[in-house]
Order: sequence, then C-alpha cells, then structure tokens
Amino acid sequence: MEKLITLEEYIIHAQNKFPGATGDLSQLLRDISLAAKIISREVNKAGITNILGLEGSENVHGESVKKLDLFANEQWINALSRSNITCMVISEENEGIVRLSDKSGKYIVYVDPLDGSSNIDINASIGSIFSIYMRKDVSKPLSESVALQPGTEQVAAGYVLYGSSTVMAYTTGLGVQLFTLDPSIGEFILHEKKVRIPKEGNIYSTDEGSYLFWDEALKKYVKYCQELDPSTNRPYKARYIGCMAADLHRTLLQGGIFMYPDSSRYPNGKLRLMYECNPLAFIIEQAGGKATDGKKRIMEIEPTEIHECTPVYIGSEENMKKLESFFEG
Ligand code: AHM
Ligand code: MG
Repeated sequence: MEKLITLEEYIIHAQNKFPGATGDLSQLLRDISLAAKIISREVNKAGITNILGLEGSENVHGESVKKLDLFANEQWINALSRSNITCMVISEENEGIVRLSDKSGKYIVYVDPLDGSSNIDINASIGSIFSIYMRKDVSKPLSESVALQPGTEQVAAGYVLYGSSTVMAYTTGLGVQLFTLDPSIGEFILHEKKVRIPKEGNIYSTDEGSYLFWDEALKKYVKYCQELDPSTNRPYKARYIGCMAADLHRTLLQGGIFMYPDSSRYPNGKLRLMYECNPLAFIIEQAGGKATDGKKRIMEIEPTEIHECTPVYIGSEENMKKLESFFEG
C-alpha cells in the first residue's frame, strides 16, 4: 500500500530542503489548514445547525453577508493570530486592514474567507482563497500602503475548496501541491505533487448571461468556443459554478479558460485583485497556465487599493493564446 503523506509531514519535508528556513511559513500554512478544517466541518453541518441564511448585514461591497461568511472570517483571523507571525490580515469581509496582536509579525495575509457565498444556500461548492506577502519594512507602521504589493511578491498562495470533498491547493513558488481532507482522521492527505494544468482544454467558464454587456472581441471569442470544428475539439463545453475557487480548481485539473471580464455593467470586472485573482493567478502560473486582465499579467498589476477589482482571464496556455489573438484584433 502506498504511504499516505499528511500536509503536516509534507510541509516539514519541504522546509527541511531549506537549511536556513525559520519554519514560520510552515507554521503559517499549518494555521491555515486548521482554519480550513474548522470551516469544512461547519460547511458540512451548515444545513442542520441552521447556520445558513442571511446574517442581515452587508459587507464592504454592499453585498449581503451570510452567517457562514462571518464564521469563516472569524476562523481565519483566529487561526492567523495563533502564531504571532502574521502582522495583519486583509479580508473581503473587513473594510480596513485587521491588525493582529503581534505587530512585529513578518507576514501579511489576504483572504477571501468564503468565496462563492451565493452557493451556500444551495449546497454547491464554496471555497477560501489566501495570499501571503512579506512585510518589507518592519519599521513602517501597519497601513494599507504596506500591504499593497504586486502579485509577483507573493510568498505563498492557495485555496481550499469545500466541495464533494475538501481539497487544499497551495504554492510557495515551487509548483502546486494538492491535498484532500480525510474527515475521519482530520488530516489533509497529499493527493498530487507539482500539479500541471493541461496545455489546452475544451471548457470555457464565464457568466454568459452578461453577454450583452461585453466588448465585441470577447463576444467573438465566446462564439469561437461554440463553433463546430472537431479538429480543435470545438464546440467547447460551458461550465460555470459561480465560485471562482471551484471554477479554477476544475480549470487546473481539466484545462480550459475562466473569464470574469470588464463590461458595461462592471467597468473593472467584479473579482478582487488581492484575494481572488492574484492568488489564483499564482497557482495557475505555477501549474503552467496564464492569467491576465486582458492586457497584462495579473501578477504584475500595481495595486492601489486593498479591495480593488480587476477583469480576469485565466487558464491553459493555448486557450489564453487564442483569447489574446481575439483581443489583439
Ligand atoms: P464572493 O467572494 O462575494 O462570493 O464573490 C465572488 C464570486 C466568485 O467566486 C465568482 O466567480 C463570482 O463571484 C460570480 O459572480 P457572478 O454571480 O456575477 O457570476
Ligand atoms: Mg470571492
């Protein structure tokens, strides 16, 4: 029988390859996995404990907040406060930065604690997305500007998907590792090392109901995806879960393209640069794919606000090249 490797074991093994490593990032990833396990447990029993449903308040973007969003946010902040290595957290659910008790912590963590929250009430997949940066200058007081770094500076990033099973994918810049939670023993078990996204896929993923609001080039590209041409595997399939972490997990494993464009309805797109697009761009690039805002690499965007939105096109190399050829005209 093949030996099972837990996330804990894998992290220690990876850390041992770097003789000078302090172990702080390893500890941070362990803390994150604790938040993931607690949220996973709660997501699974959400229906029974009546935790589902609207909380009644609105988040900083004017969207209604559900109970599970608040619970997940709390779990993330608690987990990140455990080890005194994170100085601040920026969460989709908090308008400003959240300063943690140890102001000397060397990491800054961005998180979308419960991505795809409109899926909560229908028992469809939801996720958490995280992105970790170094605090560059410890002498500077903690502020939004300290947290604003381009995605290329990410030290690690990943997501947890609460689907038919709970999976966690992360990267520290050395490929993407994928783990599956075995709830019977409460451990994430290594599922795949150095995951590679297929070079090309035949799935496109976008909210096509917004077609009328799109630019002509995107309309033409989506029509291209729907044309009949067996030599290029077309027509593609359309798949859209409405949870970016879930749509990206499928894209990572099966290839294809995910798009949340700018449009006359959302001039800057709807998805958040710092805790949705950058971390998932890091994952997809590490797996051999590409991520852009239609013009430039997502991870090279210089952020100006912690909650800013960006259009995003992300997926397999060949699908992205094709899309770009439509955008270039
Ligand atoms: P959320 O983080 O508030 O749940 O919103 C982000 C989600 C993404 O996961 C998903 O890709 C997108 O919103 C779906 O938006 P839409 O309903 O406009 O298609
Ligand atoms: Mg989200």
